[in-house]
Amino acid sequence: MGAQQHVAYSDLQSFLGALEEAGQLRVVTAEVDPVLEIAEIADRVSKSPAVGNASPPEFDPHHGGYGGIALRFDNVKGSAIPVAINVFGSYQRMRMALGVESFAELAQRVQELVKPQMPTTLIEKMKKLPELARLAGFGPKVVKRGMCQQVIHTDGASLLDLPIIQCWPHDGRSGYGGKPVMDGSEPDGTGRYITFAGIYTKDRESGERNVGMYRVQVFGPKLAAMHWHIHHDGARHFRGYRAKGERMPLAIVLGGEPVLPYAATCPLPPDVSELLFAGFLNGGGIELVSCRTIPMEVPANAEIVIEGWIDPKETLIEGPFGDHTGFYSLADRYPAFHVTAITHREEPVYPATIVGKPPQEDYYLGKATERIFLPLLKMLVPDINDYSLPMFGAFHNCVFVKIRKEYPMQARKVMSGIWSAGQMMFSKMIVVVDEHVNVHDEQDVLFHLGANVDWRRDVTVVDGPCDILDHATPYYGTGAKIGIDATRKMAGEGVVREWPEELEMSDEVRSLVERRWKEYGI
Ligand SMILES: Cc1cc2nc3c(=O)[nH]c(=O)nc-3n(C[C@H](O)[C@H](O)[C@H](O)COP(=O)(O)O)c2cc1C
Ligand SMILES: [Mn+2]
Repeated sequence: MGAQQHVAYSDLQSFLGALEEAGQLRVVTAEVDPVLEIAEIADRVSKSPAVGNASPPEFDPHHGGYGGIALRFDNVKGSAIPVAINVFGSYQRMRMALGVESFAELAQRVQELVKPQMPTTLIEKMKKLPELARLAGFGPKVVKRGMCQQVIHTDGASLLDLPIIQCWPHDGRSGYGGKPVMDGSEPDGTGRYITFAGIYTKDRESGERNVGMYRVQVFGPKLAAMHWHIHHDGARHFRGYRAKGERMPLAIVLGGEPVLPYAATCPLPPDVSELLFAGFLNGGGIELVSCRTIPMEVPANAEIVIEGWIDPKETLIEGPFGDHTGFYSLADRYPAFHVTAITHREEPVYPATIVGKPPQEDYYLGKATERIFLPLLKMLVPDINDYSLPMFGAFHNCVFVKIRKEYPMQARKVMSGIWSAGQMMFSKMIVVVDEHVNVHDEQDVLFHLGANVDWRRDVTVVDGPCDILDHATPYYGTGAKIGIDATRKMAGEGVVREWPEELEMSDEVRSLVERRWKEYGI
């Protein structure tokens, strides 16, 4: 498990305290409107230079310096509860949230987890024991009491008491983005969305838990719509209940251990528990308490928990919503959620995020995943040396991959592997380069793409599942994906003429010039 030291934070407010101490939090006391004003402030701050250790990490030489500062708005119009935003929105804050100096440390721990070296001698076996015990200790633990239930509202619970933000001007707007002009025959959504919550569900049969980050649109004091994509586990759980005509219990959790919102975004395989993974990241199991009105357990240290049921039949017209694609995702029908209780700690803080054109807070969540999941991706596709999801690609639009090419068409094999690896299946464009290219340097990748590609010989287009949010696909959730082989070509890959060497100065001359540089007076 490695000897790495964890600095785990027990809850959102203690993390905010640590950020404040580190000069990473600005408390805003001026009154702000949760409708659009907070979003515009957060967008500006996300796109400004990061405070503190702004030097980009080695794997992201060009974009590491963004992210500004985390914000807490203490005086939000219409609510007594402060809003925290951009809390995870820089490399330094993301590392702090995960309690590490670098994501590589975590990648190393994941590597050790998934590739246990089989102990051969008895002594080695005994040495392994504490490790296994620790792994067992990462599972969630149900406890009697939790601060998330210091205050309990049932009949009087209202979503409208929370400082729920509106992110973009057309969010939820009637007559925009495929949404009919509402005529009062069914409920109309507000423009307000819960954006930074973990959605807790259980499989109807197996009881398997899932936590996913899905946006929730507010329709009224006790009514909301759940925007989960058909490929995600929450939607799968719901299909299980719907098939039986039963309502599904669901909890919306805000805050808790800072590893929780991250784990909720992780592309874990369907049978891997986000709570176990969060416990692993946290260095100890997450404590859960039983909900008051539904059969569900939620993190004891959460700020706010919204309990309720998803109706098996009722749907609401959800959207439009300004999304991480940089466009509004169109309105569509999603299941209705009925609130039965809102519980919270005394003096809670409400966490939120906005998505839009990059860079924004989600970029750093994505980059943490890119690094932490490299060992897992390598397990599935061992040819992969490194990869990058460049900022402009907004997660699914582009992947740069580098391989040590050893046989013809290896790049095509790698593309197929990526298109079958979990949520990487959504990758709309894959560019494969040779080992000497820096996949984290867009110029370097695009240089080799421009130079090494013959567009008839080196391009593959396949059809398959695409991101639900991709508005360019001809059909909802399906379309074409492109793979571009920008590696040096070899025999067996079609017509290949003599391939020239890439320019490089000799080592001898380079070190001579280095040695003499001062002499030149340049
Ligand atoms: C800020 C943010 C917002 C997200 N919003 C949604 C959403 O509204 N619906 C959705 O299905 N996925 C959304 N996602 C992506 C999922 O959280 C992510 O794919 C996760 O791995 C899904 O988990 P699951 O496979 O357990 O369902 C969002 C991710 C982030 C970082
Ligand atoms: Mn899951």
